[in-house]
Amino acid sequence: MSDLPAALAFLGVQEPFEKASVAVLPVPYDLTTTYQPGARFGPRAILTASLDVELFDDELRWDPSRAGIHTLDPLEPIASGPEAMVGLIAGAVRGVFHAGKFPLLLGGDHSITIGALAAVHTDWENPWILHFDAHADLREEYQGTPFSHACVMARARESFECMQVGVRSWSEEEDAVLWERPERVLRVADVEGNLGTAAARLCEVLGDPVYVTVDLDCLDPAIMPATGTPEPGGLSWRALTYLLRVVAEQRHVVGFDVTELSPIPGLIAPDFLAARLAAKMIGYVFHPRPDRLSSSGGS
Ligand SMILES: [Mn+2]
Repeated sequence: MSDLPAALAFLGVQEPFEKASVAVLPVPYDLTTTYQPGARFGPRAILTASLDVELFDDELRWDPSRAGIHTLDPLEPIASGPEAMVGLIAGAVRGVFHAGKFPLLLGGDHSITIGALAAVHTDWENPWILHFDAHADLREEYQGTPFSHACVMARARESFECMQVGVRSWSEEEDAVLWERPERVLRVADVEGNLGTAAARLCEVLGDPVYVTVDLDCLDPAIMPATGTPEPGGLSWRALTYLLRVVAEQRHVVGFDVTELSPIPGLIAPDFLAARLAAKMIGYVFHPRPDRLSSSGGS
């Protein structure tokens, strides 16, 4: 059984499913986490923090709950193995697509994205995957399964064109694969201090439509220590949100996930960050489009 209280709805608003544009899907699953487990508590922490997030977005000057947000019941973890979990998540995300809505998954470890991508593959034509992560996630298999959180992008590359941002940790085996197409990789140094250039590269390389997956360890552990496998030297909040906004405004984004929050008891800032990030992405995708980005972004 999930321990997520059913009454928790993202941002404290619960639009009837039929009327909503966004379906939030909590996936409290972390059975493929390798170092520090705890991402199973991520969805509850994000939903709880979201109740106290200011609805109005200062940057957009718009309330993302106006998009209409419905939070689905959490998907109960299947202990029999990651493959069964992939199927369960894929079915749930397909249901959201078939209802004409935007899925927003709250993880859970990053392996939940493999399930979402299975649904993206059947429901969208030639989609791109935009991946924010400290890790390349290009291992063919890990700890005996090809569905580990360390294999997300290896699976994604079998079916999709992919771009990876924020990577700073990969194995020798992954190195050659990662750099097959260097224009599809943005390291932290390519982004920080060069936001305008990085955004231009995203728009040059990425096609349409796009599914965006965020492993929160893409961020610097100074602002996001609550992950199972933190890596120093990560992205800033400003860089991540700026790039997400550019992509949301320049491309057709069809789904989004926030994964790998592993809450630290007593340290609430990471929970709020994750909740705010999800709210911002809803705003970026659904707010009435301005003619151009605000002058606060870019460099
Ligand atoms: Mn990672």
